[in-house]
Amino acid sequence: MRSSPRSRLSALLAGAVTVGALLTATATPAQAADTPLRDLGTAKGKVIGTAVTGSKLTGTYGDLAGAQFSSLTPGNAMKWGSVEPTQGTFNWAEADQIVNFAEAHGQQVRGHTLVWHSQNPSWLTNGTWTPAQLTTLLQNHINTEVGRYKGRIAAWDVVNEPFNEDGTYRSTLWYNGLGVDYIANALTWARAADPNAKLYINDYNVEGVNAKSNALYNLVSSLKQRGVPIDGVGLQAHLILGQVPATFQQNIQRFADLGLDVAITELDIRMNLPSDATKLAQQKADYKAVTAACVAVARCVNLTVWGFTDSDSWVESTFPGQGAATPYDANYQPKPAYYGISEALGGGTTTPPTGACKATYSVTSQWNTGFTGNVVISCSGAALSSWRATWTFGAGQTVTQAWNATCTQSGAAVSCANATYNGTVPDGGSVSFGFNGAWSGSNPLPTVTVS
Ligand code: G2I
Repeated sequence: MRSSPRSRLSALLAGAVTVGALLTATATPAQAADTPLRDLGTAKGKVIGTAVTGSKLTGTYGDLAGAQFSSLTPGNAMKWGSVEPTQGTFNWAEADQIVNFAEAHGQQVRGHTLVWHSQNPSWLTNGTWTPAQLTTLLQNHINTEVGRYKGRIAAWDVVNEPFNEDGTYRSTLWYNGLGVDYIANALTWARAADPNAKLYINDYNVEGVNAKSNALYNLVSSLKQRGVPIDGVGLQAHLILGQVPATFQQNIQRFADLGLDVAITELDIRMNLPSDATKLAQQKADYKAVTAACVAVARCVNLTVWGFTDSDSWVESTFPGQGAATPYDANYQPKPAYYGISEALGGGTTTPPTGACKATYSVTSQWNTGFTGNVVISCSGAALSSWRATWTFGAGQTVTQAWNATCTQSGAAVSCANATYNGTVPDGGSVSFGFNGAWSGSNPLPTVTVS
């Protein structure tokens, strides 16, 4: 049935009311009151970034990505396998989306990555190529991708992960086919394709002074001496809880002293699951130490987390039993780690009031007779092993169906208990449940009590 103009208008008005209510009801300390990380970073001369997935850049994920960060790195969208899955057939959709989003939000983009041994298209890795063919393929790839985004990318991770742990060169398609000069050539081609982009070599386990970072140091020293274009080194910083290298700042400083910029490009700090208050406090200290090391060195120009929410991290699928590696939990609530970054950037100690678990009720969508509600239960300075959320509806609303909780209603009183699998809310963590409801007339937001 087609709706009348009048009912469409009332649906629109209801929508407007819902949006207003949602903003009020779901404002969390980090979203509403605290100074965003990007602004704290600006005051310290640091760009604060996150890796993102293009398809997720709407709703709360998009709001936080836009509000908190001044740089975006496509987590996968600019890799060769993503942009040229079939030889000569290009797919720029997700990369374009991320670059457009960044420009609309006044953000930089870090291009990631042009020359890597992983996530290459199978036509490339399965092919048999002469050195001359391989050279042409790589040069064309760099020209095409860097050229497409010329003027829109602040920095490129031109070469990714060229070293083994002992500092020898990793055996890859590029090294085996072209020798070590693939690195200098890639940098030179990237410079030609976009003279204004900063050009980086990026690797992991090079955060402290060790054999691998020594090899990176020797490489970039010699590239600079030879006049090969190189502007910076990326220290990925995929770290383990409690294991921030003691020589992190010293290592950043020695690269800076070569006249190079340094970026912390892929920071995350993983722990054995489940998380608890002790681990989350350690993680806060670790995030703070990494951020402080960057703040202490003027040429540490960018600090980027590899996904800002635990629901968008590579860690759990790669390291079974480990996770919770990012600054926001899976329900987009800032964790102690968030405040570790914030405090090291000069933000106040803005951790929400301690010793409490609270519930945040929001209406996520509403139509003529129904609505969908969401309740987030979050704890700070306290924890729960089981929970019950209760509220009283003010205008005759009813819960018709709930998920991730068992809800009962008696008159206006609603009581929702945890499911078997989500009773635990750690200190610094949160869980959520949802429901569909019925309403008429008005749908005011109730106050929810957690016990
Ligand atoms: O592995 C962590 C990072 C290490 N440094 C270089 C980064 O580029 C790398 O990022 C990760 C992405 O975060 C993952 O999302 O690179 C992984 C691949 O090495 C990415 O994982 C892949 C999965 O393996 C694929 O199965 C999946 O289709 O992500 C793809 C897209 O979701």
